[in-house]
Amino acid sequence: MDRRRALTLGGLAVGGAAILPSAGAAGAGAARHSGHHGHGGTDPVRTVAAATVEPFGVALPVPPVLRPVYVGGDADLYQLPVRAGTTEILPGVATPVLGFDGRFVGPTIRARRGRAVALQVTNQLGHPTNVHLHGGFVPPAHDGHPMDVIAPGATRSYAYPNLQQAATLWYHDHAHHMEAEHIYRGLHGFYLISDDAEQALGLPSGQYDVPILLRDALIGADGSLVFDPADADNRPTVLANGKPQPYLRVAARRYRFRLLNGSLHRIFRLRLDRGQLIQIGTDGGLLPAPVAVSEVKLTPGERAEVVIDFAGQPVGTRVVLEDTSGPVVGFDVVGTATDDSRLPDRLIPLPALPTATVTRDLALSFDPAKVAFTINGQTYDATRVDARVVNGTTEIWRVTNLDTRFNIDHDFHLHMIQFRLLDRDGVPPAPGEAGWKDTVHVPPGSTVRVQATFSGFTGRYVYHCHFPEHSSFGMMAQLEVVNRTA
Ligand SMILES: [Cu+2]
Repeated sequence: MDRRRALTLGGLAVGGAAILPSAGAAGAGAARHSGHHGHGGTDPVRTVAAATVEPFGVALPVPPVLRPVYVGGDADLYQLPVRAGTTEILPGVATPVLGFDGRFVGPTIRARRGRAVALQVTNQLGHPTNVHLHGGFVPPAHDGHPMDVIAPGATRSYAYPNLQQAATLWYHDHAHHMEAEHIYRGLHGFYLISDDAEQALGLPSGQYDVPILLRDALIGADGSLVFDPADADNRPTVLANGKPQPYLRVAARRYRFRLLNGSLHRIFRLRLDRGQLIQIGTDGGLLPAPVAVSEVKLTPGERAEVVIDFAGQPVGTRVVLEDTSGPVVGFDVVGTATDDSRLPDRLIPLPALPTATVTRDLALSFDPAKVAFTINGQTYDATRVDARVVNGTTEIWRVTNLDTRFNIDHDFHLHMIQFRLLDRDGVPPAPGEAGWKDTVHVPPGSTVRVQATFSGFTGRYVYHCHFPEHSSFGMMAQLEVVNRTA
């Protein structure tokens, strides 16, 4: 493979990076087109199919809710094949994808606190995959550890206990070295947990509760998704639930939106061109109180729940959710509707923080000599335990991004439990980041302190940067929760 041209890896110029493993490009068979460039001149595959898609030309699809194949006394059974499929991202252009049930955005699983979910996943791809429930409190055997994969043709059953509070989670592939390409090609979907406390609030529900997966893509002239981890900043087409700059017809009333950044590399900074964003939730659940925000920033893997009240907008108005890159979704107010929803002044209280007994330091850095991404100078090794934590204890992790020289953004994602952001460079979090988190932005040169209580399950989990092109190039490490010995 000839990759002698200067590459950018995670937005970073890297000369002579021929040693880069081609990440997942060797496996994902549905639409492999990376690796055929680098000779200069025009590569037809990399020519963007429709650089100028007319904004607000297509409707925002809402992923279907997956129906259980069996409803038991205290658990629901779902079946979900992973397979190749085709979708229409650009109007009139067929795009091969990999998807849960073959869908570019997988079906939404709606779970209930206290009712377990059994998820039977059949791998219909020609290479390994697996499923990680991102943000889920799940035993290690069901967490989708990177080395715990589903062989081609095999079926695997994941058991999710759903013991945690109502939250907007998501599920995605986490197969080692494949996760970036797999997620990019479509192996992502929502997993929403509800509970009594949330439902008692009376927030907008049903058709007025809309999950929106935001991400980007580079679409080739033949309609294929071009995956090139060495050119991660060149994914100009921003998608909402798999469509470029769609519209959603709304009534002049209150809506709840669950926003997820499913990108590999893009950071969203979301605003409304009119009206007010009210943030009500973070990664792991609802905030103690709604907070009016001028912007919602989401790094890859993060979620935010917002309420937008269109009641003040005349019929005929278009309210645009926009990113610094341009429009993301246009909400077209097309009529009025009765609104029996509420937005209470108080939502779900946050418990007091217990006292931490252990502090750890993690340094995230790019190593130009190895062309690798590291944590504390080391790349991921599945046989090594990097942090041994005693079940039930509370720890503070100080996570520093050392990549000021190359100005590389990272974020930090911890499996097993939700944490709380204590501060970033000593500054307490804004209200919109002060709730339960499992993924947090760590900008270049900054240090975040997060606090977690590791109670419940023993065994091995990973923690990593959730820019998947960084984690699959080493920026991942292993946590083992152990019971205290006498
Ligand atoms: Cu990173």
